[in-house]
Amino acid sequence: MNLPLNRRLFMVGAAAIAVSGPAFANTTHIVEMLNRHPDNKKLRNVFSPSVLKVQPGDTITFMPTDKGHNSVSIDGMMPKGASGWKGKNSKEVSVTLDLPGIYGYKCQPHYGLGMVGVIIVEGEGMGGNLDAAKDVKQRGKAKAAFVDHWDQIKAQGLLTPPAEQ
Ligand SMILES: [Cu+2]
Repeated sequence: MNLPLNRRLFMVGAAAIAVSGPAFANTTHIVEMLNRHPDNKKLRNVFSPSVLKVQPGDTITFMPTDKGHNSVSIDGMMPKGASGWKGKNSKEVSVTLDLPGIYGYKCQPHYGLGMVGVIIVEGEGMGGNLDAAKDVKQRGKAKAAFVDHWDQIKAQGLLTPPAEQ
């Protein structure tokens, strides 16, 4: 190739942006499945973190750090058009979420003990299924655990759209 120097520099720069630009890079997030909360040993059977905000197209990997847990999406706690997931007991499972919104999930063996979590996929209308997700009937300690999660989401402003640039 025998391009003028300024043209070649432009191409190098464009390639660097395409590789390093954060808008193009999808991330994998780890959620550990644990017998005890890492910061509070009195809390048993937890996802860590139990509330997580990600970008569309990001992957969440549920790690069986402790055995005897799984991750399963909860019917009615996903944005319209999203498909759920069902991890096997004590097995790693990964899910890639594309649609903005709120995703609720549980560990089947410990659902009644409050082992549940929430993922928020950022984007327009991400809070659109909040009321529907809150309306899903929960049992046992899952009820209080979700209330804690909704409180945390509100307190941290996780459903607030980013400020206009
Ligand atoms: Cu569990």
